[in-house]
Amino acid sequence: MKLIIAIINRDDANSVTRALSKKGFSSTRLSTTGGFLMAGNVTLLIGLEEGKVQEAMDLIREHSHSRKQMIPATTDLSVGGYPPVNVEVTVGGATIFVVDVDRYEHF
Ligand code: 2BA
Repeated sequence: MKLIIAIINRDDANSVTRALSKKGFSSTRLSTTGGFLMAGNVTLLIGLEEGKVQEAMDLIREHSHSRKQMIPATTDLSVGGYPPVNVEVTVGGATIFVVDVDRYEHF
């Protein structure tokens, strides 16, 4: 048994969970916050058999899109009366971890 931990953009979360559910995958959705942008994202926990991992990853990939986002650069760059500089960051898609599950019980 495997556990997929998928961090996805909040805007893609409904589409991803719907697609997973349609194909029979169970998932739990957690509201999370990225440590860099401090913006909300969604983390999905998906428990599944090893042979189904690729299918689930393909579904997540199909429904997750990367986005470019402007964020203010550090205040160091805005000293001396110059306005703060914005930098462009590309936020994935999805960040996915697949881990082994030692034991699974469902009551
Ligand atoms: P955040 O940590 O808010 O990061 C958002 C985006 O900011 C990242 O997109 C990346 O493009 C950029 N970024 C992150 N850390 C950076 C840094 N130290 N310097 C410059 N740019 C940086 P993604 O890589 O697509 O990540 C999206 C979200 O996925 C992350 O949100 C975080 O919540 C999660 N994530 C990504 N990699 C992770 C990892 N190795 N472990 C745990 N969570 C991760």
